[in-house]
Amino acid sequence: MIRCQDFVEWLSALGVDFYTGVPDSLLKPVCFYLADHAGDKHVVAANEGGGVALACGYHLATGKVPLVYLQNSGQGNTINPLLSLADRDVYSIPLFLLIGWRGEPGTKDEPQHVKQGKVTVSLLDAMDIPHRVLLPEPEGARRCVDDLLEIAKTERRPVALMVRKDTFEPYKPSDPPADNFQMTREQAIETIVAALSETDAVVSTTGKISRELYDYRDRIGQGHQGEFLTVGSMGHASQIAMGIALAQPKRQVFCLDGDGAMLMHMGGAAIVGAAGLANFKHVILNNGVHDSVGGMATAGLQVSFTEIVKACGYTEAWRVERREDLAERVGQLRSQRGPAMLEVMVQRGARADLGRPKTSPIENKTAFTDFLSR
Ligand SMILES: Cc1ncc(C[n+]2csc(CCOP(=O)(O)OP(=O)(O)O)c2C)c(N)n1
Repeated sequence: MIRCQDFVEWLSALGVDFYTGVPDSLLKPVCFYLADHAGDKHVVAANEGGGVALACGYHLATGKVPLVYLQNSGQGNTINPLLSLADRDVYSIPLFLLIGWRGEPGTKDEPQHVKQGKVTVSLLDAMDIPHRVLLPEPEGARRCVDDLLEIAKTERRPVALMVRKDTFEPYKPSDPPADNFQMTREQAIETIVAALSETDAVVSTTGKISRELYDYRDRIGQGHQGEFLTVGSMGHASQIAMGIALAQPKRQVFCLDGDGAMLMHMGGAAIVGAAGLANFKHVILNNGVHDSVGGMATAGLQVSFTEIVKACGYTEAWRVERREDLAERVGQLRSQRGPAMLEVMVQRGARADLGRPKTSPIENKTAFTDFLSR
């Protein structure tokens, strides 16, 4: 296994001193190490494409090779700026991509990672991006880093280092500042779901929000037909919900979003606001972190989602912190002419024994479309 400190020191000896990206569970030790040690030379980006652009800007100003880290789920977000900005046929900008390889062929992973895991390397090949897999022992790993950085510098192009599961040694992050929110995300989800009508549709975002929604409905013996679990496609749940709300104006459609996911494609709020759909109801469960991949900070506690969406044309937006106020607020959200939003402040973390959906995405979709057709 590789120690994060060694890895970052190798990079730094070769002139890499800026790091950005979107966190990933396989890269968790590196993400936390950078958060603790790289100061303002480490920025958690809104999405992976934004990370590439941010890194390009840093290169333009310094001539240095920046590092962009991502889970391979975010590879799609990087394709546009890699091909139309950093590519040798355009501005020829050297970048060091560090990619967590979920769904690697031959390993077992969640359904949303299988196809992406299969095509990650061929996408890099198609984009003409030189790549290596990070070897798990220090000497080989260092060679991978040296070789790739040499290519990036001399040929002035993006290169990619793929990271398999358990390549980095665990790293214990310094204690995060206490957030002091009273509710757990799971309690919030339970209260919200309990206040909905059985004809309401729920579209939930990627990660533990969907898992907790599924788990709760399982526990109380409710079916899952009214929920669409957006297991991949982080940041797109609100637009899925909007598509449904537009097609079925008599049905209340709720989007259960995360702060990281909301920030990832926040432009969607402008489209929701401009469309003015009365039946669109947005809930943001804000814990200020990317909890589902380990708890790396987002900008979620530094922005006002309620002000943002109101400025985008939502009719109303509330922020709630106390569990005893939540049910009433959800009732208000239901009766409010939309698009409307409720921001619920929640603690970080989740139950250690939280399950995963037992149904496949296709089964989920079939039950949901049957529900919508009724
Ligand atoms: C495009 C993309 N980038 C990264 C990921 C990895 N990922 C899955 S869930 C998640 C964190 C989501 O954070 P948030 O929306 O704030 O919800 P929380 O987990 O905190 O409840 C990340 C980064 C992904 N699935 N897709």
